[in-house]
Amino acid sequence: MVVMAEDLFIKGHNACAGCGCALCMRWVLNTLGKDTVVANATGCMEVVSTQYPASSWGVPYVHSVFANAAAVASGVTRAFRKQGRSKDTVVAIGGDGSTYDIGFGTLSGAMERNEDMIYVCYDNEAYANTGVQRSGATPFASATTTSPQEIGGKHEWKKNLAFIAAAHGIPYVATASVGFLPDLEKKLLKAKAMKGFRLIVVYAPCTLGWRIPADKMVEVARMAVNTGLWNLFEIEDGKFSMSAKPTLEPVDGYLRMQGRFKHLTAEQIRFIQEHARATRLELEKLEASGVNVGRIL
Ligand SMILES: Cc1ncc(C[n+]2csc(CCOP(=O)(O)OP(=O)(O)O)c2C)c(N)n1
Ligand SMILES: [Mg+2]
Repeated sequence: MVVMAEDLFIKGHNACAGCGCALCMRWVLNTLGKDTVVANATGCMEVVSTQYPASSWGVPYVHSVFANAAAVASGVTRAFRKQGRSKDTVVAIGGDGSTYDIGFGTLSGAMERNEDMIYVCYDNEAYANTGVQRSGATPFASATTTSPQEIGGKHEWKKNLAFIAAAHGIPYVATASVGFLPDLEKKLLKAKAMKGFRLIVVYAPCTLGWRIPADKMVEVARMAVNTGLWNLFEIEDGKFSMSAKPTLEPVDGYLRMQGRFKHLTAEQIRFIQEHARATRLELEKLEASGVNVGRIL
């Protein structure tokens, strides 16, 4: 486990109590260590941590704009290479709005060029910082401040960022969760030891946007995995493997804990249940097939 002798995401920031994203930042920095340079897109984690003249970052930090964390990190990694400097880990960090949507162009370009960096997306399933608007990562039927009202929430399923990234043929893609910190830590250390583009998408509940009590954040994160609505896996050199295969629990317990789903009908819950079951089946088939998803997609 991470030794917290020296926290590199320093206390005193302004994140909400129980913020899953702040826990993610802390784990990323403490695991990767001092020789890390961060390029961070605009979003909650930048806004809560960089109020002039203070900073919560115990490592060198560049605030990029909303769309270009991957491009800024590409510049840093290439400058370091030119200088013959190899000990630093360059990490781009973005929220889901930045990563799945607005900054996807620069992310895709950096993946295509196989830039030597780790990209961490903390996925709180909405544009939280500006008032919880719907993003490409918002799940089906979730209420946000911009979800259509006919069904009480978003019409579409969550975009599958990990597989879209894998289709770029990059060496490492992983999903993780703040509900499973040892697994996140293992994946960060594996990524740190590799070269080329490495993407880790971390499920990180937003207490405000999901309308959950602060002390239920970790439980909600765990239940997402235990219900199969967030699957933990790795795609290493195109080879897919599941990190956990829990016996799937019914989704309604997870959904009912969150205000963003409180309007759901029994039929919608059945629909989501079926989606979780079918997804798990497909992932197991893919794992058994040994297919290289970096080549065929
Ligand atoms: C080009 C551009 N569009 C919109 C904004 C306003 N904006 C700042 S943060 C943000 C939401 C970020 O969402 P996400 O990336 O999911 O991070 P979170 O706030 O959830 O941590 C938005 C829309 C901006 N700064 N730049
Ligand atoms: Mg977000």
